[in-house]
Amino acid sequence: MAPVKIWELCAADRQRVFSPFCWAARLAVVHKGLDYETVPWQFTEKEKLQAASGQGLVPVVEDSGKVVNDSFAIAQYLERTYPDRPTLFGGPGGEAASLFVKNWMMLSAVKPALQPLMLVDIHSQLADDDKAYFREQREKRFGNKLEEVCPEGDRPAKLAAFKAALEPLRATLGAQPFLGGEKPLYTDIIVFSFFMMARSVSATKLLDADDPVHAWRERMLDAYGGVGRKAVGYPV
Ligand SMILES: N[C@@H](CCC(=O)N[C@@H](CS)C(=O)NCC(=O)O)C(=O)O
Repeated sequence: MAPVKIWELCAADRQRVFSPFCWAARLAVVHKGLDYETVPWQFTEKEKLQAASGQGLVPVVEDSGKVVNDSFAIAQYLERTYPDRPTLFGGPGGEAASLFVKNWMMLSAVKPALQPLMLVDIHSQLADDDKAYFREQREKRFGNKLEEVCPEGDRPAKLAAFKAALEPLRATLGAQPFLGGEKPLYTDIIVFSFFMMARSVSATKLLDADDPVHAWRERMLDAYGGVGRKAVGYPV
């Protein structure tokens, strides 16, 4: 079987993959035990991506002639196409719950709290053309200069808000090793992917060593043959 091709957003160092959605796609492929190859992609290489997928966002997965974009749609595609391989969702109820977890990450305090802490770090890792694109896009989105979204003096409060937002995760992981129970499921992958984003661009210490979320992150870094731990990033 030909390897699954995964288009992934990368920094100036093309090995440094930092999009949480791309990490979710890669880990979903790895969870299924499929061979893969990556196509490292930078923001300003739009034409290549458009030609391959008919749209402009990553991740994109190409598998046996089928092209799928959007991390959640990729997980659904993999689950339906490879039902005999380890399950990502653990059944329809798990799939439905995964959508909640994704939306919780995107819409509640977690992504909004984490992203401002990472903006300047992400920018500093990008290729030169991507730096200009990223600054323009993000400054429009945040209505502020990148450096002003989270000034140095605000970082302790923002970090505390991020840690507080993890409380439901902390309570759950204090009672069981993974969100999926004894083994990771796609719910773990969704949340862990945001920590992979942080790890790949930033030396910021997000978690205390005695936090159950820290212990879970360690387990996830070692899961799947250590694909997370071996990736280019900061060992925080
Ligand atoms: N909902 C999509 C989000 C995909 C997305 O926003 N991808 C970003 C990278 S994190 C992207 O490709 N951005 C390209 C751009 O902004 O030009 C998913 O889960 O895959």
